[in-house]
Amino acid sequence: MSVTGLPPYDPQNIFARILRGEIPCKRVHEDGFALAFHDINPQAPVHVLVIPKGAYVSAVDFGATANDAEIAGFWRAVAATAKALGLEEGGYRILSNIGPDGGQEVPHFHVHIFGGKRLGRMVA
Ligand code: IU
Repeated sequence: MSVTGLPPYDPQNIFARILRGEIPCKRVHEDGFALAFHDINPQAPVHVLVIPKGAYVSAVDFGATANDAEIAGFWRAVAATAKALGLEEGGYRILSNIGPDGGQEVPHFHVHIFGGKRLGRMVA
């Protein structure tokens, strides 16, 4: 059971299938903890998703149930991805949607990285 009241992890979700190599992706970074790839429907000049290799429904589920090495490894992978994309100097935005009201469509925890221009303020 996920900790946000969402349904339990579905191993057939699209990101699980990408992780298993069943569906291709435009990979930016991969290590033992995470995979980063370009979003199929970019909302900014640079729009990349970073997903942990473990089975977590949401950011809250990840924080509550992943071990310390997985959590550290994931966030280091986010930083490595931003560096690989050349976003370190200008900065970027990270975002994680949680549940239906948060706009989460894919029930495998992921962080969006947006960058490549001066972004506006967040809108709901
Ligand atoms: P969300 O936070 O769950 O709403 O984000 C899901 C993202 O996954 C969204 O930006 C989609 O464009 C993206 N995506 C993708 O990159 N490849 C896919 O096959 C599918 C969704 I389905």
